Parts: sequence; C-alpha cells; structure tokens
Amino acid sequence: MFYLTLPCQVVVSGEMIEYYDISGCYIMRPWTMSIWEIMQAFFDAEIKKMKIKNCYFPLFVSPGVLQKEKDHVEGFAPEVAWVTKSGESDLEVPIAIRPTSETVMYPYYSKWIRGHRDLPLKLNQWCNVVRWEFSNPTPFIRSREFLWQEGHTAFATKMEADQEVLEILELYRRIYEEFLAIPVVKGKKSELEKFAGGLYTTSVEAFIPHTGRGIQGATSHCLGQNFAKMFEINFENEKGEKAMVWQNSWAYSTRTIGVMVMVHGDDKGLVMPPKVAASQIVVIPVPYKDADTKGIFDACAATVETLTESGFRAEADFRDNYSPGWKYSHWEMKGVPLRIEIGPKDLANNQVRAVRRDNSAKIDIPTANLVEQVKYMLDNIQQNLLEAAKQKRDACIQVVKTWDEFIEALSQKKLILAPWCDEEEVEKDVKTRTKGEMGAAKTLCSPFDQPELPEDTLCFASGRPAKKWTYWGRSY
Ligand code: 87F
Repeated sequence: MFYLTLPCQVVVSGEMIEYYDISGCYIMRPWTMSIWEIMQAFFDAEIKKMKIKNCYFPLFVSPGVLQKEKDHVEGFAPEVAWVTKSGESDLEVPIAIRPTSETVMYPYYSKWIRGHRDLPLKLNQWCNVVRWEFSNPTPFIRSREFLWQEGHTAFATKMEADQEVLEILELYRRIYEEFLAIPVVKGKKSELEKFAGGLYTTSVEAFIPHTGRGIQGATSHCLGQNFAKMFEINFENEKGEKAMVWQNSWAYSTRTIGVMVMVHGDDKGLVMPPKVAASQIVVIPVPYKDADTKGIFDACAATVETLTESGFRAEADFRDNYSPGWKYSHWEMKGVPLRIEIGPKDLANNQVRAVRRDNSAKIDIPTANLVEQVKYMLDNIQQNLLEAAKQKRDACIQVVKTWDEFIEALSQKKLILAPWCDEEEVEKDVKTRTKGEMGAAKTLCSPFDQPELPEDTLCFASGRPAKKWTYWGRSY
C-alpha cells in the first residue's frame, strides 16, 4: 500500500501531471485541465450572476508599482520572480512577474473610480501567477506557477464589502463540497494568519487525514481601506464629500485539485468525484477468443453513445494492444468513477457489468435501464465520497481544553478544536513551542459555526479567558 503523503506518484501514473525540467513547474495534462474547466464554468457563471465581470491585466509588473504597497510585499519579496534580460541585453529596468495582482490593478481602479456611480467596481481575472517558492515543491499544492481566479472588488460601503466576502466564501464551499466532495470549514483567520494587507481574511479549510495536516482551500478577504489609502482610490459620495472605497479580494487556485487527489486517493490511485471527472464512465470490451468480438465492440460503442446522448461523459477503451485486466488497473489509477465491462455473457443477456471505483461494488445492469442506473450510481458515488471524507475528517477532530491534551492530539495528527484567548502573542508562543521536524502548529481558522463556549472557559495555551473556539493543527 503506498500512501499519498505527497500526490507525486499518483498524479503522474494517473496522467494528471508530467514533471517538467524546471523545479516547481508541472505540466497539467487534459485529465487535470478538464477538472479545472468544470470548476471554472461553475464559478464563472455564479460570479456573473453577482454582476462581477471578467478582465485581463498584464503578467508583468513594474518595480515601482510592485513596491508601492511596502507592508504587504515585504514578507513576500523573496518569492517575486524578475525578468532581467531580453535576448543578450539587460533590461534597463527589471520587470517583475505577478505573484498576485493588487499592485497591477489598483492604480487603474484609482483612475476608473471617480464618483459613487462608478461603484461598485467588481472585476475578476482567470490567470496564472508565479511565486518562487523554496520549500519542497509539490504538484498542485506548492508549485511555482499556478492557475487561479482573482477577484478584486470596490464598494462605497463596508456593509456591501462584508456581504460579498461571505457570498464568495459560500461559492468556495460549494466548489469543495458539491464538486470535489471535500468537507470544509468556513471561518475567519487569526490576525497572524490573515492577509497582512487586509482588514480580515475568511477561508475554507480542508483536512488531510493520513498526513494530519490542515490545508487552506481558498480565501476571501475584506481589504478594508488599506489599499484605497495607498493607491488613492477615492470617490465623491452622494453628499458630495470625498470618500475612500472599501475593497475585497478573493481567490481559489489549482491547489483545489491537489486537495482532491489527497483526500480521495487510495492504494489503487486517483479517485475522481463524478461531478469533475473528465470521463465519468469508461467502457471496456472483454472479448474471448471464440466470442463475437465485433458484437462486443459494437455494444461498447452503442453504450458510449447512449450515455453521451444522455449528458454523461463516457468513453470506450478500444485499444487492442492492452488486455482488459491492464485497462482495469489503468482506469482505476486514473480514478474513473464507473467502469462498464461488456463480455460475451453480457452481450447474450443484454446487460452490462458496472464496477464502482469508490467501493469496488459490481452490478449487472440490463441495457434497458442503463441511463437510469448509471445516473443513480454516479449520484451515489458523489454523495458517498463526500460522506466518507466527512467521516474520516470528523474522526480526526479532537476537542482539547489543556496544553497537555493539545500536545497529545498534535502527536496523533488530529485536527484540534480548542478554546483560545485570541491573542497574537499566544499563537506565536504555540508556534515556537511546537516547532520540530514535522513543522509547527498554527491556527487554521475560527469556525463561523461556533460550538457553545461556557463563560468560564480558559484558553488551552495561556490559561486566560477564552474568547472563541479555534481549529489548530499542522498545515500545508
Ligand atoms: C507573494 C509575492 C508577493 C501572497 C505573495 O489571497 C505578494 C504576495 O500579496 C501576496 N503571496 N500574497 C497575498 C495574496 C493576497 C490576495 N491577492 C488576491 C489573495 C486573493 C487574491
């Protein structure tokens, strides 16, 4: 049994990723891109309903603009990649490659926003960004170039901004739970873990049971007026007074796909949730030497056609240089939710054999009921994957009240829920005290859905009065 500490092995044999000759950069093959496109189609349609429009800003950033926002760039500076040459000659001024687009976009927000009628300004872009990471690169999870959407919005009032932060966060929850079948916790980041340039950060947090690590799934920030100040994004309000806009920014990236691989993968390889699988059903002919091979192949083609016409994503594997057995394990490795086998017996009985990837259950389906049965099975697989992932995650949640319990739970790779005083110093102290080979523990988020906190509850780390329940753990 090979466990997926890092998704490296499975994503290559499952044909999602090919390694590239630049460390931290990966080729995303069609099996990956179709997942991305399905999530993109959903999210793009949803934000359009919210009147958010797509745009595209340049990849390159001039150094002056990049450094305009000192506080937020300072900590990130080592990760910024620069272009210094064209051909053999040095550029007069080196040009940065966007690690995120605040500094690229906001000068134009300042230009475009004049009066309250220019608000809200709600833009999104689908693009790549580059962050020159140094700690061990991992496909999807920590790559030097990745794809994401970044939304950047400006409002006249804080109330509108606050509301949008949560609307977007809900879309992120739906991507994880409804598409990727991954349970997430919605919550607020601590002061230490929030985006330093913003007012507050919300996130969806997932958990990887076999590594015992939390992972931030996506973030939705309220930037407050910090960037408005720096970039002079002002407007004349209805009373004719000069006012500053309230801003948000939010993003999810191809990291979502890495979380999916780690949460659902098993010892046979990838497991694709049907909603995002490029192929939901693979049909494999199982001919015997003396059997009616043409009849079997025709039945396979007809099955694919029927399923495709009914709106499923189905394909047949007709390759004659591989045995059925080889194909079974190949498509299992790729995580196709449902395999349909058609052999002589099936042909004779007007049936097909369906095998589920999630639980290996095999059932014979009369051809007449094909569409109805396949629909039922795919829905059921999608539901079961989420349910199984939820059960595994929940089994890892440990409520602790004291430091000793915390350390014990941490050593057992738990997702820890603890009463906390919400002091930055205390979180720093916890980080220092838990430093080690495995990495320090930190806060993941304070869930919006707070269990009851009795009044005299004390912080597990400082012994001071606790203010909230917070999730803690090691993380990616
Ligand atoms: C790396 C280099 C330079 C993260 C960086 O989360 C700057 C940054 O600003 C940087 N890595 N960040 C924070 C990104 C914040 C924010 N940007 C828009 C988001 C959502 C989308």
